[in-house]
Amino acid sequence: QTFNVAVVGATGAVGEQMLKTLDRLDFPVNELKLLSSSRSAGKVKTFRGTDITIEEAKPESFEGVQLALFSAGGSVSKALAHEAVKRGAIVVDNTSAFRMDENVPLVVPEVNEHALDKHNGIIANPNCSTIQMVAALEPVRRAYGMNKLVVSTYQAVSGAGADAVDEMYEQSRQILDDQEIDPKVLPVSGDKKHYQIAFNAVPQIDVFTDNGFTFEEMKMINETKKIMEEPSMHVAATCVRLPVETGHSESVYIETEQEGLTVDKLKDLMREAPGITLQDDPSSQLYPLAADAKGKDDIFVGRIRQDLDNPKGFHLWIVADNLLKGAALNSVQIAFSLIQKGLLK
Ligand code: 11C
Repeated sequence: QTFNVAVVGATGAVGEQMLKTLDRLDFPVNELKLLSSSRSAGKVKTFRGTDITIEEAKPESFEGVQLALFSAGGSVSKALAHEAVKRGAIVVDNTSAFRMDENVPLVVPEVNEHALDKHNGIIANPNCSTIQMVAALEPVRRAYGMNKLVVSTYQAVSGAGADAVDEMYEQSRQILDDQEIDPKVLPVSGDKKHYQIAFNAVPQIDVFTDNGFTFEEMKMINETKKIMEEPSMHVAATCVRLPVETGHSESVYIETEQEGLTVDKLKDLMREAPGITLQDDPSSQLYPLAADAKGKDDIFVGRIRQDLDNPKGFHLWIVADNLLKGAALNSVQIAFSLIQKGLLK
C-alpha cells in the first residue's frame, strides 16, 4: 500500500531533511504534495526524479492527503493541522503547537510507540533536544527507574533555522576579517536583543518564561515527563547555543530509582538499544562529537561515568543530528509506526 503525503514547510531546514528521509527510507509514497507559506509557493523541488511545484498551504490543500508532515512553525500548524485532520489526514506535527495537549500523543517510537494508539488525528513530534535524550535514557529508566535528570545542552544553530546558520558563518568571516558584526537573528529572532554567536556560547534558546527558565528548557522538562510517563520525575535543564552548525550535544546527569546499575551495565544497555551507538573509550579518546553525528540517523552516547558521591548517579554525553533524529527522521519513524499498527489508512 502507498500513501498520499503532504510536507508542510518543504523549504525549511527540517522540510528539506523530511524529503530526503522519506526517499532514503523508501517510505511508500503514492503522491507527494509540497506545501508552504505564500513566500515559497511556486518554487520547485525534485522527489524521486519528479519535479514538484510547491503550493501555498490552504485548508483545501489537504483533500485526499492521508499523511501530513508539518514543520512550518507553530502558527501554521495551529491554523491548518485541524483542517488536514478534518479532511481525513493524520498529522505528524514537528512544532510545539500541540505537544502538551493531553489529547495529542507526543511520540519517540523507541520510547512510547504505544501512545499512538490513542491518537485523535494529530501526533506531535517532540523538540529535538528532548528526543535524543529520552531515546538514550529510556532503556535505563525501564531497567532501573529514574528519579532525577539534570541536563545542560550545547545546541547547534541549525535548530534555530537556516537564517541562524547563515548568521553564524557571516559573523565568523566578519570577525576573522576584523569587521564589525551586526547580530540580528540569534538567540531568538523575535526577541528584543541579539548577541554574537560566532566564537561564543549563548545561554538562551527560545524566549524566557516567567519562572526564569527559557521555553526550550521548559520543553525539555515537560516533554520528557510526558514521553516517559513520569510526571513526578525531577527534571531540570539549561540550554545553551554554540557555534556548531548541526548536532546537539548534551551533558546529562541521572539518578536511578533502584540500586545496582554500573557503568558496564549502562554501556550494555546502550549497545542493545535501537538507534543508539555507544562511543565510549577514554583510553583511545573515543567519545561522541557533533561533527561526526551530523548526517547520521543514530544517537551517540559516551563519557559514561558513575557519580563519585552517589552510586545511583550517572553522567553521560549524548549527541545527535538535530535535523534527523531530532526532527525529520523521528517524524518519518512515527509514520512507519502508524503503518505498522494499521493506523494509517
Ligand atoms: C533549537 N530545539 O535548537 C530548538 C529547535 O520546538 O521544535 C526546535 C524547536 C521545536 O533551537
